[in-house]
Formats: sequence, structure tokens, C-alpha cells
Amino acid sequence: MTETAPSPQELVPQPVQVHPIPNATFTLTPDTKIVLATEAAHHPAARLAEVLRPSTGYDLEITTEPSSNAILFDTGETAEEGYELDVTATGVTIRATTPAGHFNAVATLRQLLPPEVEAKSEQPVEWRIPGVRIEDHPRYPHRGAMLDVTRHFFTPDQVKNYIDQLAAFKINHLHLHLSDDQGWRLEIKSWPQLTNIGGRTEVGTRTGDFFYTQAEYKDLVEYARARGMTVIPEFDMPGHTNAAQSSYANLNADNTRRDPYTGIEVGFSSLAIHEDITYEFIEDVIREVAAITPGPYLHIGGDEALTTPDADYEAFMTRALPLVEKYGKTAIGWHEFIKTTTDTGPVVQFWNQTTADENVAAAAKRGTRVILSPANRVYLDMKYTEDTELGLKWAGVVEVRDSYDWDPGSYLEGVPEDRVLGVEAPLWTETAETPADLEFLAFPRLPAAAELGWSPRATHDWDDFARRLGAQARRWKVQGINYYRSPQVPWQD
Ligand code: TNX
Repeated sequence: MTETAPSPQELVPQPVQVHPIPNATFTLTPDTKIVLATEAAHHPAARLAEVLRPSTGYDLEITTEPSSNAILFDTGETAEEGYELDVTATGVTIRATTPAGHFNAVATLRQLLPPEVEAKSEQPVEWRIPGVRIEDHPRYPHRGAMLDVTRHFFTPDQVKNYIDQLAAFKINHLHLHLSDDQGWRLEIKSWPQLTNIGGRTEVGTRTGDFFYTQAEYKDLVEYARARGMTVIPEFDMPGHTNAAQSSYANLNADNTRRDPYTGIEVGFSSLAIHEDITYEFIEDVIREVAAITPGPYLHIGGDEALTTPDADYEAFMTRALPLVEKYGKTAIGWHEFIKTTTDTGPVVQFWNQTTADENVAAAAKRGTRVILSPANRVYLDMKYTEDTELGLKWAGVVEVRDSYDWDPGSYLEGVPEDRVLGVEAPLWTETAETPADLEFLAFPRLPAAAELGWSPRATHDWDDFARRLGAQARRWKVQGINYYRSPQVPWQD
């Protein structure tokens, strides 16, 4: 039990400021107390105790009484979502103004503990934390990850596992892609066939009850919230709708149900743009989903509606977008939709491979906020190299350095720093069937995207990032994460 404490210079994402305090370490013991000086830290503190329990075997007491040998959660004068973390020989102090700030401090503290802290069983380790002062806050409010549960379905427990992996890198939004040609994944009580029929298929030959009940969805939302993460549900429209159209005849212009679709083509389906029933359907979905989604956003897709003529697409969005607002939510859409509105409320998510898009630039000029998900940078489903077994390559092959080496604040022509809401890494699952597949595609590109969303531009440095990333692998090994051993990274495990 002579392990040294981890270095405070190996954090991902890189904090704004890190000042190591040489020769000072704090050692966690069974008597360490988690002290709450602010109620705002209630959930983050509970989360910390939960994270520490399996590997340390300590059931640390959470108390409001001041104590020595403590991890103290206190209020502070920090930026939104920011925190200050002080580790000295006598204790740990976290200061933040919001629960989000406290959650972010917990994510940092985990990375300051020995890698074995991530183990599921008790480890014979001295729980040393290096002396350090950290001042930190995010560059952007939106650090997102999208998971496609339509092309292949992932169970609630598998989604929870992904949520845990995301939270470690301060990702604060989980975008769930819940409907597409291959499947409808959320129970809608007023349209039960969506899941009875549309929820039975996915890409390939497997069939099953591939959907979440509303109760399961609410539980996922709560699980994410308890880790500082907001769920953004997406129902893709007016294209990517074959699953709905195979469930109900009246959602088709010819009033005939479509066959279920289990291939991986995109762009062939379209709702019936000129039928009122289409908008009754959409309104029912939006109403039911808004009622069980505490977060501010509802994503309406809008991508690749290749068989919907432009005029129809615009007519559709002109009726669909106000429905999102009617139920109190802010719409997000893939960037194609932005040409249909001058309203600056809806948020645009850019996915293309270009670095210029006149519609997005015009919207940004009006004040629209932009989420950046350039496919050739942060689409986690692209192959790393020509030889990568999993993944697609329509946007090219995307190595770790490609995911990291770009600047969200100056990437898209006409979209300045202050219009960028953040960075989101989508994981489409045409080729990913298991949690191990998700891990292989997400690690290590997800941490790269997370760092771009969090860390100040001044800290951007590929060699330094690669070194810090290489050090993280020790943690992934303890967790059994199936990561891609990119030759670009000096792995330390
Ligand atoms: C494009 S880009 C899609 C998805 C596919 C993905 C595969 C965008 C918003 N849509 O329907 O799953 O490519 O990489």
C-alpha cells in the first residue's frame, strides 16, 4: 500500500487552472466525512459517496456538521457550472454556486483518486489524493452525447452504463435518438402500436420488445439527473419515420402501412405532409414526451428528408415547430430545418462535413444558437482507420486527433464563439450492437469531444491532450472499457 497519488496534471477535460501543491496529499479513510454546507450539493455529495463505496468499501457519512478529515461541499463565487477544488493534507474543499458545479467537481475528484477507485469491488489501495488547487468552469454550456437506440436497441441498464461513462467527462446532455426507420423506442400511450409494432424491429434480424415504457424512460431521466445530466429526447421527422408508418396506416399518404425496415439506408421515408392526422400524431407525441421530460429541450430531427420536396418540408416545419413551443419546450433540429424559420428560439445542430453553411450562418447572425457535431470530427460511428471493423465511413475515417484538433469557436464560417451553444458527439448504431461496441467507438473520441466542449482554447494542445488521455486508460482498464488503442496516443496502462 505505497501507491503514490495520481498526478493532478492528467485530467480530462483539462481544467481552466491547476496549481499543484507539492508534497501535500489527503488520504481518504473510513472516518472521512462528506460535509454539506449547502443544500445545493445534496445530490452531488450523495453521488460521490455512492461512487466511493464499492472500491473503497467505505460507507462515508454525509453530514451537515462541520468536521475535520472531511470533503466539504460549500458555496462559492464561481461561474455557472464552475467549481473550485482545494486538496490539502487536512481535507478537500469544493466550492460552487450550482449543483452542476458540484457535480463537475465530483468528476474531477474521481480522476484525482487512484484508478482503482473505479472498481466494482473493494481494492487494497491507499486512497491518496494529490494536493492541488483547481479553478474551473466550462467553455460552453452544452457538452452533449447522442446515443442512437433505434438502429440497435440498448436496454435501460446499458444506457445507464453509457450515462456513467459520459458523466466522468463532464458531459451534461444526453440526446437519445428515439425514433427512426428501423424502430420506435418510447411508449406513446395515445398511439400504442408505435411500440407494439414499430418497437419490435431493429437493424438485422433480431426482434423483441425494443422500447422503453414511459416509466423506464422517467427512470432513465432521473438516473441522468442524479449525475448532472439532462436528457434530450429526439423524434425524427418528417423523414426517418418508417417505424411509425409501419405501425399506423393513417400516417401514410396512401393510407397503407409500410413494411418494417431492418436495413441501413437513410432518407427514403416521409410522413404525409398534407394530412391533419400527421399533426395530431405529432402533437400527441410532443405532449406526452414533454410531460415526462423535465429538461428544456425536445429534438425534432429534420435530417435527410430526401423524399420530401422542399416546399413540403417547409410546410411541415412551419406546423411542427410551434407544437414544441406550445408544450413549453425549446426545439432542437438537425441543421437542415433552419432554412424554414427565422425564429431564433429553436437551436440548430450542425452535422455536415463542410465548414460553411449559409443557412446556419444566417441564423447565427440573427441570434440562433448552434450545437456543433461535424460528422468528420465527432461522429463516433465513423471508422478510425480503413481497417476498423466497426463503423461507417461516409464522412471519412476519423482518428482521435481528427476528433480533437479543431476549434468549435471558429469552425463554422459566420458562427462566432458566442453563438456556439456547445459540442455534441453522436453515436449512431447501424454497426454497434453491444455495449462493448459502443465503448470501442466512443473511447477515446468521446473524451476528445468532451474536452472541446469544456476546456478553454488556451489549453488546446494535441501532445498534452494525448498524454493526459493515455493516462486515463488505467481507469478504463479497471472499468473494463473496450477502448480503441489508437497508435496516436501514448497509452499508460
Ligand atoms: C447520418 S447526419 C444520419 C443518421 C445515420 C448516420 C450514420 C444525420 C443527422 N443522420 O441517420 O445514422 O448518418 O453515420
